[in-house]
Amino acid sequence: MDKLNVKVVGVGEGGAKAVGKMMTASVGMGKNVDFITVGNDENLLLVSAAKTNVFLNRDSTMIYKRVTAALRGANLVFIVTGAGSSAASKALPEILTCAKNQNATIVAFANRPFVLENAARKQNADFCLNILHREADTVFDIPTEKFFVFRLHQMQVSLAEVFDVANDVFAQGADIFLDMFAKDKSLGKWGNAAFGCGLGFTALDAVKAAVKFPLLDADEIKQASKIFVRVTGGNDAPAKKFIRGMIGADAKLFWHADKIPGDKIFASIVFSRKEV
Ligand SMILES: Nc1nc2c(ncn2[C@@H]2O[C@H](COP(=O)(O)OP(=O)(O)OP(=O)(O)O)[C@@H](O)[C@H]2O)c(=O)[nH]1
Ligand SMILES: [Mg+2]
Repeated sequence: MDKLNVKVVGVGEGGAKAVGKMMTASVGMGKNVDFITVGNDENLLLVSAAKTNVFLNRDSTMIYKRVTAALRGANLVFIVTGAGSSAASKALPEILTCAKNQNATIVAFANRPFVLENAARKQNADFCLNILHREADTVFDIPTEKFFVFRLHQMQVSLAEVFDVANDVFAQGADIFLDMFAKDKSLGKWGNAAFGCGLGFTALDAVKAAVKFPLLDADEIKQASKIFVRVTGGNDAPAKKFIRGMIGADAKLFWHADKIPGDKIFASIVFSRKEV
């Protein structure tokens, strides 16, 4: 496998919105990335800027053909969804089969319904996350509540704002994963995974900020079996020592230090969560 061929599939309304956000944020610029949406709201698909928009009408052979055509040649497929979606629970098995037929690395970003959402959504999410954990190479399985933390400075936060945060964070996560995968294509399989990022004036401060990223749990990092860390510049030795001191002696550390000019340093982290 040489050239990157990436397909980002937004499934359901939330997934389509996340894909829209990724397109405006220029995720995967210059990295050969196509965007696809799959959903049961035809009006939403009509306004989508994605290259392919698959409407889940009743003809399942047609859906399969269109998804297959859209994923042709992919070596990395991102699946992005609000996992409580009825569209996702309907289409995910077929999307996963199509992605597997391409021998692509499959990475899912999925948020679980907010606690107050109805039982049907919870049921859809359990179904979707089950098959994603079984079939995908990497799954970022995130309870929607976690995104509230990004807006704690606000007295009132609407659910729409929280979903907006989720879409931004997914865009960031896809970018981090793409950078990692582009560096080393063997870094695609993380199982049940988490990611984070941070900024600082030194590599150490950037890494410390990344460890504090709201989606990460320091205890989980300590127990990680496998961890990827990237810093974009600075003196990386103290940062590496900090991470080494945090993780277990058996943990496998993939360390990438770049030298990208700029006054701030960006650190990103991806790790495999301990199975529970
Ligand atoms: N990441 C993300 N999740 C969202 C967003 N909007 C809603 N959600 C979540 O996504 C889940 C599924 O909702 P929708 O995406 O609207 O589902 P759908 O595809 O329209 O299918 P229905 O179940 O018929 O509504 C909900 O349980 C929410 O938790 C969004 O903009 N981004
Ligand atoms: Mg909906």
